[in-house]
Amino acid sequence: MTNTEDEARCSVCLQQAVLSDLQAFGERISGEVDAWGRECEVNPPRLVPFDPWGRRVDHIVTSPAWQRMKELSAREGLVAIGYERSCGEWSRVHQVSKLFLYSPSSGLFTCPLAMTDGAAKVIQSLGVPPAVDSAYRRLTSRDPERFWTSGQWMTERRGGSDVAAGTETLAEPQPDGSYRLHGFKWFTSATDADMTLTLGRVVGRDGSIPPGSRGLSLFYAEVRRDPQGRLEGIEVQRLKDKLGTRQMPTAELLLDGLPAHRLAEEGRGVASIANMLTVTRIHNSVAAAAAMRRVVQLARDYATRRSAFGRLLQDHPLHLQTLARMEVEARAAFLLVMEVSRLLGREETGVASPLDCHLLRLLTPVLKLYSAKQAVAVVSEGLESFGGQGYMEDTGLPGLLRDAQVLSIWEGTTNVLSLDVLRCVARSSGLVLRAYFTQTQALLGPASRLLPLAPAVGALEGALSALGVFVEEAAARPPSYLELAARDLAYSLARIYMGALLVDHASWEGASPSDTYAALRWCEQDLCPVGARERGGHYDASTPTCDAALVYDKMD
Ligand code: UCC
Ligand code: FAD
Repeated sequence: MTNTEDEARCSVCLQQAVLSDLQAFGERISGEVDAWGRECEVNPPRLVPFDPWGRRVDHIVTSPAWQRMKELSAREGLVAIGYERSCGEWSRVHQVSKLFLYSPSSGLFTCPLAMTDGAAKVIQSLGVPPAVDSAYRRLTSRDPERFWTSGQWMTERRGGSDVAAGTETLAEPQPDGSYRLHGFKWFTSATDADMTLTLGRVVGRDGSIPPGSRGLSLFYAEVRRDPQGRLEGIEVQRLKDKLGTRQMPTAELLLDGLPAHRLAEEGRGVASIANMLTVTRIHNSVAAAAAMRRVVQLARDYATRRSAFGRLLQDHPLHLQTLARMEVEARAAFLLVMEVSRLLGREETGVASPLDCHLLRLLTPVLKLYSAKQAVAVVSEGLESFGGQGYMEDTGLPGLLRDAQVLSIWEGTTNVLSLDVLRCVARSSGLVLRAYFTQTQALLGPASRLLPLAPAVGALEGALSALGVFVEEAAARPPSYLELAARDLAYSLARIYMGALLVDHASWEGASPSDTYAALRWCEQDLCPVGARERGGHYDASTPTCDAALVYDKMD
């Protein structure tokens, strides 16, 4: 047998193993885990600040279902798979497929998993420093007894987007080389975590405090250092009273001498935690795509049971059109999630080309910002498709909408991520955009020979060329022009790439006519909002004044 035959057989075995893992997990989720997710929602965490004797304990009590989720996550390798890499470059795709199945039933346990994965990624990218070797092994463990989750404490009262201006936490060096942190963390999710990564400013010997982004350093801290799980150097001020994500504790924390280790070079805090952001933003997008899929499945099932005006909902063409539009959004988001996971897997196994790396950097914020908005819109439409029942708590549906709303806020808001797209374009001297154009054209290649896909391919080629013109013209404009165009640019990048993935998918052997139809439907929308300058655009120097007059009209 030749090497190629060997590899092919090995890859088939691997695929079968992954498929049976997914199937078994899917059955477990529907048969057992989904009910735990519901239990997390109806039995949310609470804070017990004092013990019966008046001693401060700040105990965050979580439901048994939440604790079972942690055990399940370890056993199923929901973080570990990404680090064991038994499927080589496809390991992230395997992991993300499991998370996609799990997410809507997880009672938001996917939030701590995202941060745990992000923390493992940061630690690994720093070469697993000895101080955190044991933590790394716990974060990536399949043993429920050893498995740890991590927090990600970046946001302080003065700002979560502008982390540099917002961070006031001070790190006092200790004689043994460790630090003690003093500050106030305004949002800390899944605060029952075992450890965290966080940012602070190292106080100099002369008491000086380094300012700005370059004054931030990255720290590792164990949240519960003794066997009883008691906090040291942390006071839980309160649990947040949130619109959604109520299954999971989010706390305000006073850090009062929290023991910590600096993980990376002083002043490299933001750059070092960026790996965490990449991973958590991908997880966010998995949650978005999975929420869409869940609501579409529920809505289409309901349409086969509910009648109005003498017919089942599914027999009303206008209702069916609504469901079809939701379906297209869900498919597009899913394909981009899988594409970015594929790229991450390639990067982590050392097989990524420079083009793959550029694409991963560009598409991560694009995916996160766009899928989050899609999720809010699709889940909202999904609730409406149940009529009044979609608004009733005991159906479990309102929780889907509440939980979707956070996806565009945490891990970087839509505008902040649009600016991140500009940042990566500028820092790569445009190479990320070149990679984008090359790869999108490559995706369209096979489809361009298939007649039924011609309108979609034509629309995408037109949109790509409009995007090219915009990029060329924008290069000659002041930075303020691009800043105003940032959101439209990010949306253009998302819609075109998602369209290209749908078209590519529809051109695969075995694709169905519905795959073609989905691609055609997707490509009927405005694929390139920045290309529509004949309609205005409003990105020039006079725009902020006009916008201010419009927004604050008659407010004096
Ligand atoms: O919300 C949070 C947790 C919620 C719970 C978890 C849910 C997960 C999903 C669950 C699903 C159910 S944690 C808080 C998240 N916070 C944010 O995302 C912050 C948003 N703000 C930004 O992203 C800003 O753009 C900042 C903070 C990154 C801007 O900081 P700076 O310091 O002003 O930015 P600079 O100076 O441009 O960048 C500093 C360095 C540069 O590297 P060097 O110094 O080598 O040139 C940048 O290239 O950081 C690098 N950098 C990046 N690198 C900045 N952003 C990135 C990036 N995204 N990727 C790679
Ligand atoms: P701001 O930064 O004040 O932003 C307000 C608005 O201004 C936004 O719409 C934003 O898009 C816009 N804006 C800001 N800057 C610009 C700009 N330059 N150009 C254009 N528009 C701009 N954080 C953590 O660190 N850890 C956690 O575990 C965590 N958990 C969270 C859990 C929940 C449920 C929520 C809601 C938040 C959580 N956060 C957490 C905080 C979250 O990351 C921040 O809320 C988010 O990053 C936004 O920061 P902010 O709230 O300070 O808003």
